Amino acid sequence: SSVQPCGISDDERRPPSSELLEVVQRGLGMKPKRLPSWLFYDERGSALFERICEQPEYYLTRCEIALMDEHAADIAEALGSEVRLVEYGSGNAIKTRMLLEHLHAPVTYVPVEISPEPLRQSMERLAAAFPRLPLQPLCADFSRPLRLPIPPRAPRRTVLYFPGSTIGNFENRGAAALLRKMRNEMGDAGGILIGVDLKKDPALIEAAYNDRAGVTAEFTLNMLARLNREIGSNFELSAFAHRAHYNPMAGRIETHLVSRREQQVKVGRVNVPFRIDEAIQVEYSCKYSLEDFAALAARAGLAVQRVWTDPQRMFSVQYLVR
Ligand code: AVI
Repeated sequence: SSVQPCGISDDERRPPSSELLEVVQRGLGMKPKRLPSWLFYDERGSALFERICEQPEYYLTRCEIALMDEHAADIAEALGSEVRLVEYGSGNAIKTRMLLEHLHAPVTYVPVEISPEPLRQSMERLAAAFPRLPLQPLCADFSRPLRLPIPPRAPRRTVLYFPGSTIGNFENRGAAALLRKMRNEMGDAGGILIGVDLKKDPALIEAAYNDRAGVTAEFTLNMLARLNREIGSNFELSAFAHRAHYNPMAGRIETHLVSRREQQVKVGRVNVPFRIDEAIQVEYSCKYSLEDFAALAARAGLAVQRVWTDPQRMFSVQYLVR
């Protein structure tokens, strides 16, 4: 296998800490206050997210794995042979392996991941499991335009794999823009294999984001610990609470950090005031009906060619083409 070094160019990196301070000050100056959800994923946040995926209430991962277990051969058939598989993110070792095990003569696997260390680790594991598969890791922010490495030989098509329903963390406009960007990257003959969480009983959805063990709450609050460490803010973690509610009109979980009391937080030179119960909006997790998602895909110039679901129709994996 050919593992390439992780070359990050400046325009592909998350902002350095001075810019991070600006991002946070800007977000906390908005009304209502908001912070971007990518701030969750420092080292501890990524580890906590992996633990979320193991919680009994967090059905998404379990259902997507069950679905892959049942349909991986059929999915591989739909993608065809001699594919260049580009994965948005690299933390999905189990699902990726299930897919790679069934793909016919894949030309190369390109995981796109912003954090160098998780990328390196997943490359090591994959190289051991698929010693003959060329690996071309790309250390970059997948939400920005990508310069994909030149494949070792010409693939029949490029398939962008985006599992986990991470598309749900983008608002409608952002999701359509991201799909449009992916449409450019996959080229005329390409496709997008994407995990999409489905609408269902709101109680089940809310439980997934309010697990009894409190791992999701820890994950949400870790954003503040990260900011304290990286930009020197003085958020008191015990003075904020995790809140995740399903908004049925918008079809999404809305996650907030709620101030437990009136307080002031120092963020750089700025003192940010909080009223009691004032919330910072930190994440949306959008849920789709099959019709909703087909309409979103259409906005990006894409058609849904195939849909696979788990037996309870909780989660879907969809194949989009031009
Ligand atoms: C990564 N993403 C799909 C997760 C979700 O379900 O929205 C992130 C997450 N946030 C809280 N729990 C899980």
